[in-house]
Parts: sequence; C-alpha cells; structure tokens
Amino acid sequence: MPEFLERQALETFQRDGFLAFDPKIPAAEIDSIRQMLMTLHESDTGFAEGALFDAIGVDDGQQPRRFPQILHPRAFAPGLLQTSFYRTAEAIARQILGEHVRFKADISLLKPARIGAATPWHQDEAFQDPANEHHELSFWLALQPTDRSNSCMEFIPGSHNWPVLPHGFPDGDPRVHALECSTGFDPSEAVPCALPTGGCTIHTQRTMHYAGPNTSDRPRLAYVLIFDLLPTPAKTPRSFPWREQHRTARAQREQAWRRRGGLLVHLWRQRHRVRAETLLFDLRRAIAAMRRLHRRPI
Ligand SMILES: O=C(O)CCC(=O)C(=O)O
Repeated sequence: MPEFLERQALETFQRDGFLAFDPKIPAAEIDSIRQMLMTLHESDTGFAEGALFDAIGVDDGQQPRRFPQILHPRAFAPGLLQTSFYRTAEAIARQILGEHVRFKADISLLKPARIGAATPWHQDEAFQDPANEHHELSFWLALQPTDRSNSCMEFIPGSHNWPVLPHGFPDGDPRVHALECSTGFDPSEAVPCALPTGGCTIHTQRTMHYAGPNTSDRPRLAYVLIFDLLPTPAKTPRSFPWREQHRTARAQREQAWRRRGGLLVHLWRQRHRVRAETLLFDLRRAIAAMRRLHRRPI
C-alpha cells in the first residue's frame, strides 16, 4: 500500500497530535455520504437501541436534539464503508499505527442550524476503560465547508503527549453523554481547523479538542472513522471516576436492547475486528459485556 501522508504532514501530525488535510474524496462520494447520514438522522434510525442520541442535554426525546449523533451508522447504511474515504483513512491509519491497525467505529455528528451545541473540551480516551491504554486515530470528515461559525474542530497542539486529564459533565449533570475537561490546559492555545467540503482532520485518543456551537443557518454534518490498535494494560493504575457516575438515557436504551437479544446483533456487527492475535482480548470483552448486562439495573 503506498504511503498516503507525505513526510512533512506526518511530522506535523506527530508534533501536534492533529492534522488537517485533503483526502481527495470525489464530490459525488461526499454527496452520497451526506445523503446516507441525513436519511438516518431524519428517520430517527437507531434511537431505540441507543445508537442515536443527543450528546448534549438529557436525551429524553422531549427536547429538540442539539447534538444528535449516530454510533456505527454503517450498520444501517453499509455503503458508508464502501468509499474511497474509508480506504484512504485505513491506509493512513496503517501508515501511522502500523500493520496491526483495526477499524474500530464510525460516528455521524450532526449540529442542527442555529441550535447546534458546542462540543466541550475533552480527550476521547476519557470515555474508555482506564485499565487499558488506547491507541487510536479519528478521521473527521467535513460534509460542508466548516469554520468557527458552524463548529469546526479545534485542538490544543502537543496535548496528545499528556495523560488523560480529569473530566466531568457539562453543568455537572451525569445524564449528559458528553464529557468536559475544564482544568489543566489553556483553551486560548486552541488551533481551529476550518475545512472545505471533503476536508478532514485526524486526532489521537489523547488530543484535547473542542468544537463551538453551530450559529449558522445550515446544519453541520461530519462523518468520523476511528481506527485502533489492541489496547495495552495501563502502565500505572488510573481511575476515571466520571465513568462510574455516568447515567445516560442512551446507555439505558442500549442496555435494554442488548438484554432483548441486541447483544448478539452488536457482537455480529463487530465481527470484522476479530483477528487471531486479538481473539483473547475480544473474547474477554464480549464476556464482560454479557456480565454487565445482568449486573447493572436499568
Ligand atoms: O464534531 C464535533 O463537534 C466533535 C467531534 C469529536 O469530539 C470527535 O470526533 O472526537
């Protein structure tokens, strides 16, 4: 596979922990990705199973959603992975993380016109199991021109070398899905990454990032692909207390769905990740997921 990122871009990414670049996706493909995602959002696809949710707010289905997201939209529109965007992102992920890289997840991120909420400052690893260290890359594809007026991504250079900083919940409300980091860094160092339609940013699981509200008259839609390596045991013990405190309506819908048999559907959807060298890890995770279903009250 030819190397996609040139040396200078690679060095910039390694220095800063993020990169804005042009993945050269044909315009027709961008239109097709946008249409597939908007169709899913407009039909509320995945709400009952916790795949569609509002990342800001209590997500009770009563209020207009200010940051609707759909987890693994490829499960509902498989064409999303038959794209040059997927192939390019995978090639770059391999270039950066090496040959053992796996596709992890995709997410659709919509910010409705005028009411689209800001994404609080956070590091993606704060959502994950602190017993393991994670090694992942997110490819954030802009499906319309994006700048500060309609919520472009903003990053703190060099933050990918930091540990995971303390996180909490916006307004201290554990029912909100989003996590917020409000200490240990200076937001005035943020670098906004305005992008044209089809432009893309890459960031790591520790890169501190944010996106402002959508104050424009058009929805802002982004499609994210995440690639990772097998997590490795954390070198020093860590605890992320916010993970135990989190009580989202999304997680409750997902748990109820999994108990009704959705867990098997979920594991089937993850089958592409299974490799000989990761089998043991994946098996342990599947068993832990089954145990959790019976332990926690809904
Ligand atoms: O699109 C946004 O507003 C935030 C995206 C984000 O946090 C991510 O891709 O990790």
